[in-house]
Amino acid sequence: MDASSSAALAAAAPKADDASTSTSATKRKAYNVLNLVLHAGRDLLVMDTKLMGKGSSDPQVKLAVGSEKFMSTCKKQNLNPAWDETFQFALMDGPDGETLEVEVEDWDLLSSNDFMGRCYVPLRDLGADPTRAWYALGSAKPGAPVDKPRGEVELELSLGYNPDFDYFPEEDRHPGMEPNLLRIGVTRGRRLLPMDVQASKLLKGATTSDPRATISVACKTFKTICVKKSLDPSWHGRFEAHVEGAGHALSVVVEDVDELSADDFMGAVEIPRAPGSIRRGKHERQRALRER
Ligand SMILES: [Ca+2]
Ligand SMILES: [Ca+2]
Repeated sequence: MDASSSAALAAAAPKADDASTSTSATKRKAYNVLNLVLHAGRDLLVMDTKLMGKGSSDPQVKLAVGSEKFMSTCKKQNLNPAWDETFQFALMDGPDGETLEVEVEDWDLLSSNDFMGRCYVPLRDLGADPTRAWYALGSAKPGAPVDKPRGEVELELSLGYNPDFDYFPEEDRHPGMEPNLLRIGVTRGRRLLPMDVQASKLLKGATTSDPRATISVACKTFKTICVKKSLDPSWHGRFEAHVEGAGHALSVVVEDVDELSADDFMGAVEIPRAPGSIRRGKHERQRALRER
């Protein structure tokens, strides 16, 4: 590790006084996004060797926080690529238990991509002020010793607040009245059923889906966006239904969207008398999908 990497790690280290006061603990809870700028890579590994001359690689970067994932563009034949691409991760459970996982892989036209290096950044080390640093890439297994120099990636990271991911920001302005509005936030799915066979993975059978959720309540139907090729989709749908009183049953159906045929059923969940147990206020739950 060179001097700039050491300085980078020191810059990313947690500040001892950051979360120690109740004010900053409350402030940290209000962070609901990680802003990430993928700046560059340097001294990356050669994966595509040539018979004559120096080889190179076609690096692309997979970024993940929990089930939320992004992929950078691929930079062809470049061991010191500049990306300057921006991503925003929704942190539904706040930053402190989460870790950013960064994996660099070499894209190949005719075979599956090859692992080049990986690093982890715990989000509890970050704050609202951007941290720009070079992170050294390690070997495939988490916690394993560095087997060989795999180069570095330069990231700029900060925590922030995005009102789009705050599902119920408003206070109840009419606390004495009978409820007549049901707010529904459909955040994300995870470990959903694969329904589609990808041409590149024919032998494995179905490996992915294009999931969309349909929510029905009080004779109304709402649909989320369709997230292409994902078994852990982030929908971030927000809906409002005008209802009379509390205690309406809610049904959620998740389907795989197909362009050339009818959509395929993936799972459903019935939530009986959804807001009945909590007539007012927030009601956030995770639900498992079942066969109908
Ligand atoms: Ca390649
Ligand atoms: Ca499909």
